[in-house]
Amino acid sequence: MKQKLEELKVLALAAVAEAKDEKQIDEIRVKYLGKKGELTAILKQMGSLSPEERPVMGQLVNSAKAELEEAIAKASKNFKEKAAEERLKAETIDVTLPSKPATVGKLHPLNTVLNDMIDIFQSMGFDVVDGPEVETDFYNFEALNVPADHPARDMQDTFYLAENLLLRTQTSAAQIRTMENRKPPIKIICPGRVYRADEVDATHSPVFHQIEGLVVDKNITMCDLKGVLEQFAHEIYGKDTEVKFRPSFFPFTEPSVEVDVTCSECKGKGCRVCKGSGWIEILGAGMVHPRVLKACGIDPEEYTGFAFGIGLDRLTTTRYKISDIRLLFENDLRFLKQF
Ligand code: 2NM
Repeated sequence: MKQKLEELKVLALAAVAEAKDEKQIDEIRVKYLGKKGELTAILKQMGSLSPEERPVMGQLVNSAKAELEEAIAKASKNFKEKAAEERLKAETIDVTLPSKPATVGKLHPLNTVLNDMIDIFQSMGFDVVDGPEVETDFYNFEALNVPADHPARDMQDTFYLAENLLLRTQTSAAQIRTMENRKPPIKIICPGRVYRADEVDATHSPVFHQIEGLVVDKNITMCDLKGVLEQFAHEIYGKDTEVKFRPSFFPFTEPSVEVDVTCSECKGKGCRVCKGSGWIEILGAGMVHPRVLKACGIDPEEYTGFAFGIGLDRLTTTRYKISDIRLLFENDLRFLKQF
């Protein structure tokens, strides 16, 4: 038995020394030390020995077992370290490789101009409010003092979705809703998309953008209107830009004005952009018509207000010298990447 143990130990240690990988080590472990392993089998035969032989043999078996376990652990550790080293080598990153270029998104030019305008009006204390693009006849026309027989209501100018449902032709519909729901003082701007059934060309699109403003409070006068709009024009076009108020007509304001600024292209001398006049029209405005206030439940004897409407698209095309309004709506990346 003693000799068999010695042979077994030599064989097992030789096998460990020759093992080529972790898997072979595992096989050796099972073969000798496993439940049905050869060394285990010897341990099981201990019962048949005499009481004198048993402790001697027991010690020999145990020390052989310990020796083999140690050799296996050592070999296993070696293989694991080698495998880790190889994995690290395979996973090294070449930090000198050039990186992929990062694609940076940017704002649509309309949004850049809109953000500038929002900044200007917010600095004067205006809140930004929005409303639905699908409106009813009441909010888009009736409450704005646009009578039933007004040409603006014609199917040729307005996109009707149903008898009493349409795409808003101006963002003032959102202002009517605000006046209905809030008590003065009201000081808001309503930017957004509006729709008109225009013939499409380089300067007309059936969808375009507006920013409308509204101030309602006690003692609001035409002077307040002039102050706010002059401030706006100076911030957008520069302090040396002259601002002119011309009488005009809108159903929802009385009196009404249109506002011109000196042409930024020719500084007022007259050129192709301003058609020789030296002036560019930038917006329409006026004192809110008493009938509009009344339609929203505001007493025109107690409160007055002014309102204005600015087109965003023309401001954008002139600022960036864009020749055709349609470019703003085509989402061609080759175009958009230039801004
Ligand atoms: C314009 C010109 C003049 C306007 C009027 C209103 C409201 F809701 F208060 F009646 N909002 N916007 C207005 C006035 C709009 O656009 C050229």
